[in-house]
Amino acid sequence: MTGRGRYTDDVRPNGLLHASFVRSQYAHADILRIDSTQALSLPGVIKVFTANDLLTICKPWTTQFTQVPEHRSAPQSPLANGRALWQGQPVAIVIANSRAIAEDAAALIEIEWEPLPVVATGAAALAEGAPLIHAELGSNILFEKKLRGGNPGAVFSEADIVIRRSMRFPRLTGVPLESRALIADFDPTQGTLTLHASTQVPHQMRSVYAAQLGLDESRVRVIVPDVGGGFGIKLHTYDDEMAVAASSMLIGRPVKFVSDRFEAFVSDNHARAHAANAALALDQSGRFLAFSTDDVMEAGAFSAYPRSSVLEGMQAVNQVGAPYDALAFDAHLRIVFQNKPHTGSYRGVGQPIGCAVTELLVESAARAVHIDPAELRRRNYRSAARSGNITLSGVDLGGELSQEACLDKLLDLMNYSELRKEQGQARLQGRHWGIGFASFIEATATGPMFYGSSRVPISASDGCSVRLEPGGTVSCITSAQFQGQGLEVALAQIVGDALRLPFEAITIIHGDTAVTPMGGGSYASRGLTIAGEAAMLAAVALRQNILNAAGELLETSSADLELSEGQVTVAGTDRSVTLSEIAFAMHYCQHLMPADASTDPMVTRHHASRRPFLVANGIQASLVEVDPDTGFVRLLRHWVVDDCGRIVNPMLADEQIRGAVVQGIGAALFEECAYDENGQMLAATMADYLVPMAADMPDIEIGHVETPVGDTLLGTKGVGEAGIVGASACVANAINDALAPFGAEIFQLPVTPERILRALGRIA
Ligand code: SMO
Repeated sequence: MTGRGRYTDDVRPNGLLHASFVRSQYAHADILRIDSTQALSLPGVIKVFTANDLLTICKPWTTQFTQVPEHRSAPQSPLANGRALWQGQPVAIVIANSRAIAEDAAALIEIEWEPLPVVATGAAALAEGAPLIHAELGSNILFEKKLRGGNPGAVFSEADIVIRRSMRFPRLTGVPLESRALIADFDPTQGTLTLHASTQVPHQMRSVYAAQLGLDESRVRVIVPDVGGGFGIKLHTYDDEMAVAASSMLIGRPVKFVSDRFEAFVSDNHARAHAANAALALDQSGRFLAFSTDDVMEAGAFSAYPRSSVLEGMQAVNQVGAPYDALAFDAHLRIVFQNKPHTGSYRGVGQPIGCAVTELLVESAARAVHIDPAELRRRNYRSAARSGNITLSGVDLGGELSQEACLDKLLDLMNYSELRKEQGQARLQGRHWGIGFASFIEATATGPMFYGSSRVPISASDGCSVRLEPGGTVSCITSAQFQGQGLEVALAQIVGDALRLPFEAITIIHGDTAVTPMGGGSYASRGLTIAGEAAMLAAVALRQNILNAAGELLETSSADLELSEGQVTVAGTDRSVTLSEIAFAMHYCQHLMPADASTDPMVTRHHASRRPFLVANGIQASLVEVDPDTGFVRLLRHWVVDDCGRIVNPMLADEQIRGAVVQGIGAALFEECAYDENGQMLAATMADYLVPMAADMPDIEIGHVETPVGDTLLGTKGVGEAGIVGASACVANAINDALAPFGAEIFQLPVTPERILRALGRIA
C-alpha cells in the first residue's frame, strides 16, 4: 500500500538484459527450421538461443523418483527440441536490452512447422490407436495405480442402493497476482549463479539449478524478494526459467524474465483435470458400505519437475470416502499425457477432487434415502476406535478426527434447522435456495514427501536461527518462504512468546539460501507447523542460553532465574539484569564466560516431521440461490468449521480459510482452462478464465474446533488448504439441493449458468 514492496521485477542489477520467448502456436508439431536472422538484426538484440544452444550447458531432466517406479516421464529440455508438445512450449529465447525489444525481436523469428495429430484430452490419450506423445514410453500412461480395501466387488453387487455418477473437473490454474519471475545472474569471474526468483522453495530451486547447470550447490544462491502469491504454481522448476539461467551463463550478464499474463496461462502449471466415474454403495438405513472411483487425470506433455504430476492424482483417489466408515474401497487411477501444459501442484493438490467425488455422492445418497444430509454424515463418520487410523485406501489419519464436534459447531453456527425452514418458505415464494455441505480431511504439514529419495531435493525439515541482538531484540532467520500468507507474523509471535518479548522486538529474515538454514519452504500447509516448530525450538534454546549468561552475571544458578519482558530476575528477589545487558555480555564479553557454559547469542534448530503429514479435518456449508430462468447462482452464505490443532493467530488462520474458500468457489462456478480439440487454449486471458471477484463472494463465517497435536511444542496442524478442499464440493452440493425439486443434478464443474439451464432442460 505504501509502494515499498519489492518483488523480483523490482530488482534491477547493473547490466541487466531481458528475455522474451517464442512459444509454440501448435499443440503438437515438428519444428523444421528456425530463422533468427531478422530478429538478430534488430538494434538492442543481444542473442537468440534455440534448444541446442542451451543443451551445451543445461542437461535435460526427467521427472522420476525411486519410490514410485511405475511413474514415467520423458527427458525435457529448456526449449522445445525439434518438436513442440503443447501450445505455449518455449521454442526460442530472445535476449535484448529491453523487454520491448526482446518481444519485437521474438515476433521476427520465423519458424517452419509440420503440424502433428493432437492428443487434447485424457480420453483421447487412452483411445485405441492414439498418437503417442513420447513414443519411447510405449503408451500415453504416465502413472497407473489400483487401490483396494475389503471386497468391493461383493459389497457393490449385494448393496441395497448404489449411487453411480460420472463427474468432470476441469483444468484449473493458480493465477497468482504476481506472475512467475526470475533474474539469473551468472558471474563468470566467480563462477557463481545468483537467482532472484519468485518461488515457494528457494533451497529446492538452488539444488535443481545446480544439478542441471553443472554447478556446485555452494556456487548457486537463490534470493527471494516479496512473492505475490504462489498457490503451488511456484513449486516447480520450469523449462523457460531454466532457459533464462542457461542464457545468463552463456552471456555472462544478468537476464530477467517476467511472465506476462497470456504466457502464464499456457506455461504455468495447470491442475485438477479429472474425469471420474464414482460410486457409493449403501443400505436402506443409510449406512455407507463402499466407495469407488475410476479416475482419468490429465498430466500434459511432461510430468511436472521435480515434484511430478502424480500427487494430485493420488490424493484425488486416496481421499475418496476418507471421512467415513465403510466396508470396502476400490480405486483405479490413470494419469495420462496429452498435448497441453503439465499439471502439478495447485493449492489442495487433489484433495478438492477427493472431497468433491465423496461429498457429491453423499448428498445424492441423502436424496435417494430421504435422510437429512447432515444426519447422514453423522451416522457414517469414521471412528478410529472402531476402524483404526488407516483408511481403506491406505491413508494414515494419525488418530481420531473431530468430525462430529465440527458438525455440531457448524449446525449451530448456521442455525441449521431454522435455515431449512427459511429455505422452505423461500421456495413457496418462488426463490430456489439450496443448502450444501462438504466434510473434508486435509493432509497438512507435509514432511518426508519422497521418503529420502536422493533424486528429489525436497526437505522434510525447516530450520530457524534466532540471534539475540546487542540491543536486546531478536532476529529470526527462517527457511520458511513467505508468499503472502502472513506466516512472518506467526513466527514473530512464537519467538516473542518464548522469549517474553513484544512482537515488535522480533525481526524476521528469510528468502536467501546464502543466509537462512536449509529447509523445505512453503507448500502443503506446512509453514507454521514445520518452520514454526523449528522457530519455537530455537527460541527455547536461546532462552536457556540467555538464562545461562544471566546466571554468570548474577552469580547464581540459571535454574533460579526467571525471564520476563526485557529482563532476568533471581526468583523471589529484586536482583535482576536487563536483556540488553545480557546481550552485551553475550556479544562483547564472551571471553569472560566459562568455556563450558552454553551462552552463544545465536542458535539454530531444525524440525522435521517424521510423519508424511498431519491430518486436519472440518466441514463447510453453503447457502445459494439459483435462478432457474437464467441459471445464475447467487452465493448467500458460507460457513466453515475447521480443526487445525492449536491456533497461533486466529486472524491469519481465518483469512487463510477465507482466501482458499474463495479459490474453491472459483473452481465451483467460474474457472476452467478450456481447450479446443486441437489443443488450443480458449481461455488464456482474464476475460475468459474467470477468477472470483470480491463483489460476488458471500460472507464466510468461520468456527474452530481445537484438537492440539500431542507430540509437538506448538500442537498445530496446517490450515492453508482447508478452505479450497471443501468449498467446491459444498457449493456444488448447494446448487444440487436447489435443483432437487426439478429433479436435476449436476456433476460437472464449473457449474455455469449454461450447465444449469441444460440440466433443467431449458436449453439443449
Ligand atoms: S499446492 Mo501447495 O503450494 O503444496
